[in-house]
Amino acid sequence: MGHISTRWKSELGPEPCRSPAVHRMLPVLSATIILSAFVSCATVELNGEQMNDIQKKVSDLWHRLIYLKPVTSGSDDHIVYATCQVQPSSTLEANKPQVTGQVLFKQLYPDGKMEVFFDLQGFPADTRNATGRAIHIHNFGDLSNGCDSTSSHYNPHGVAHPLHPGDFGNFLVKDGKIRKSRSNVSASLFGPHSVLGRAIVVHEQEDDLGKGGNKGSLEHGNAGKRLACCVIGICGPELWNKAAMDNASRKKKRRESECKTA
Ligand SMILES: [Cu+2]
Ligand SMILES: [Zn+2]
Repeated sequence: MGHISTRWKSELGPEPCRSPAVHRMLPVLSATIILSAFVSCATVELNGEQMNDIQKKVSDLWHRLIYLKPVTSGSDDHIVYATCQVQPSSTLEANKPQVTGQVLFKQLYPDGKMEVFFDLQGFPADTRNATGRAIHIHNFGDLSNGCDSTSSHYNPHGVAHPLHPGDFGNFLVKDGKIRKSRSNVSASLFGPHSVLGRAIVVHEQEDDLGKGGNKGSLEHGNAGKRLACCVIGICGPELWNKAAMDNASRKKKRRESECKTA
């Protein structure tokens, strides 16, 4: 046995071990089985409220089992945050808009919808003839060849554009900036289809939303050149909370200046 172990270490590297996910799942699975057994044995003793409470706990445990939550060190264990630091594509021509900024994500665990906040700058300030700009989640977090190496749209369910989970649609530029929130998206930070580690891509043109009548329209919305991109990574709550505070104070200032001019 000792010989096998030595051989394993010298020739095959460290011995295999159970992944952290398996370690997390085992107690959850055991607790679920115990709770289920308890419910079936003690039904006559419980009132409706107690039954509902136990059902909710069992359901939550199963969700934890199925939609594994990324481990974070944040104080609020029920929320996951992520960030994406947008930079111009390294393959972009110098005469194109150099877009920078931040895309922030927040999602309540385990069933919450993902909220996304876009704060981008560097677009042409003159928007008299400008259309919206498309933003998507692309398949790979690979920026080795600028935004061109992020591959096509992230499409875990094999559907047509614009039904991909990271099809955020079009964004209007104001004063060279995009500052917008989205909460009606089907993308998630949890589970096997998590978008963590994938790329956000900002395009030069408008997304035709699948109505272009050609193949490209159903693949990528014919949104044109990839101006800027970034890789989505997990983070703490600070960036989101700061953006929310900045947003609130901007709105307050805008209201005050509107009141003054009215
Ligand atoms: Cu795209
Ligand atoms: Zn798409």
